[in-house]
Amino acid sequence: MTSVQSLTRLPCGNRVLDLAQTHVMGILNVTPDSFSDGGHYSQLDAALRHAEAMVLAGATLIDVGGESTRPGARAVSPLEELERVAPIVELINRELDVVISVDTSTPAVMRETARLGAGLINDVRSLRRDGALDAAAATGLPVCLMHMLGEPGDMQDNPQYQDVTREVGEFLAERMDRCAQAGIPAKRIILDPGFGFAKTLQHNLSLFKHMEALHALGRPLLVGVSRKSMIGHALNRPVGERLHGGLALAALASVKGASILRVHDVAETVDVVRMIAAVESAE
Ligand code: 9MG
Repeated sequence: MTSVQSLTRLPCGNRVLDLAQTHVMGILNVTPDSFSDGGHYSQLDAALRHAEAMVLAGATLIDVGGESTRPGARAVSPLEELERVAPIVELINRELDVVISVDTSTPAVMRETARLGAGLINDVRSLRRDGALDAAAATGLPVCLMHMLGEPGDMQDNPQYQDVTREVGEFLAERMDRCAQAGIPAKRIILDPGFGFAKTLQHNLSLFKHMEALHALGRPLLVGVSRKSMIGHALNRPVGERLHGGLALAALASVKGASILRVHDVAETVDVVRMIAAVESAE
């Protein structure tokens, strides 16, 4: 292996991501309303088919989440979350060739899904729940640390920043330090500015514009803006009409050096990423 490849190689459990290219992460929510018709097995099958469709469309990661981060969403117990997430993680690991990311803040879910084949922990709370740092360290998996102030239920109550990009960078640097103390080395960390989490439209736009400043932290960036209200507010579009705005942001994030784009619309985003790669590899 060349030294350049070894610098961009991120082991994710039993699979490896080459972060020299931009990856598309497909979103797979397994909350009760996501695949609501049918019993347990048909819901599981529907979730697997959705994951498979995203992989065929070019997703190299699938982000499985069993606890909604929407403001006002009902809190779920660790057991309930595990019962939602564990069967689909096990099934995807058996049936599909893809890195499974688990969108969780719950230590027990981190430990058990790692055992079942998850390759990445995606924690919107940046391992701030009791026991999360130790659980993530014990899995040996890479972790995505995301910026958020407060909890999803109260994060949009008048968020304030002097300089949003600087403060997001300081928060992520502090979380990286806490990870290092807990035995999670920097080489296993992905960073995420947390678009839509404790930020007004102006905060989100400014953070997006100055995203490159976060490269100073020396870790790959994950960006999630798909169908979010920052697109809705900027363009005055309801959630079903945010695809074009989302693709514009996906292109911009890729050009600004984001390594992973977390999206609902995988096929369209993969085209964006491939088109940019085609231009960038030209003479
Ligand atoms: C779970 N989830 C919802 N939005 C997200 C985002 O922007 N980033 C990450 N890492 N996870 C998210």
